[in-house]
Amino acid sequence: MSKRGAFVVIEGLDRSGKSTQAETLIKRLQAADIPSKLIKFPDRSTPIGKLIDSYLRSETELDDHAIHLLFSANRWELASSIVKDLEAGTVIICDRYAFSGIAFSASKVAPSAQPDAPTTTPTGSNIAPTHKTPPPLLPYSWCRSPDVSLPAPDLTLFLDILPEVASQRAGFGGERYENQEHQERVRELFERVAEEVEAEGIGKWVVLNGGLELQEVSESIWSEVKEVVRQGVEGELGNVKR
Ligand code: FDM
Ligand code: MG
Repeated sequence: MSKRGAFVVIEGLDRSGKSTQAETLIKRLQAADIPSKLIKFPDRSTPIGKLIDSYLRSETELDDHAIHLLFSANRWELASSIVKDLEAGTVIICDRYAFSGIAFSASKVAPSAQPDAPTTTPTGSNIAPTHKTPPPLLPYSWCRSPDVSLPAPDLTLFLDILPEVASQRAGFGGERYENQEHQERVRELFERVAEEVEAEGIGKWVVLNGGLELQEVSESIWSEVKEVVRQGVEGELGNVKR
């Protein structure tokens, strides 16, 4: 069996540098004459992607379940073309994937359940604000299900950055989800996702320091990917598991 292209996903919080790094990486692959393609989720260009875009800009309201399913459907729209490209030997660099889908949706909490809002007891005395995690709006396992069976990445690079650092970067706050409290919960959820991916042993999950200088991050990414993108992958493409 001939080798296929590697499926590499870049994940992280908003403003963690994913898109910049994905573009730098694809240029490097092209300069090295390695057949490669850059894709991004959400893909805002499709009809489903346009609905997602409008939701993220807060131009439309959608039920939390519905938007979650749309994000997943947006991946399913491209799933067969991803498989085709990989089998043809093309490396796929993917800016966000199902892991973002799980982490961003499973970290949603009801507005009234936001921490720091002091609550009042029936007798009128104030209860001090608690910092324990409020209950999720969508169960974690429910959030995972729609992406089950999608092609699984061979390698996921998680650009780790502290939410307080991300929120200081230019452009933060422009879209829905771009607030520090949500990003803090997203980061915790990503940790859970990472543990599960590692336990499944299907693809590799690597955490890289996204707080370094651009060029240092690019170099750390390159040293993780250079072998697999040059040599291709021997085994069959995996699937996202339940
Ligand atoms: N996002 C992204 C989700 O909530 N679910 C998903 O499945 C994906 C792929 O959309 F806040 C969130 C993450 C981010 C927002 O992403 C837009 P970009 O990368 O900033 O366009
Ligand atoms: Mg964004």
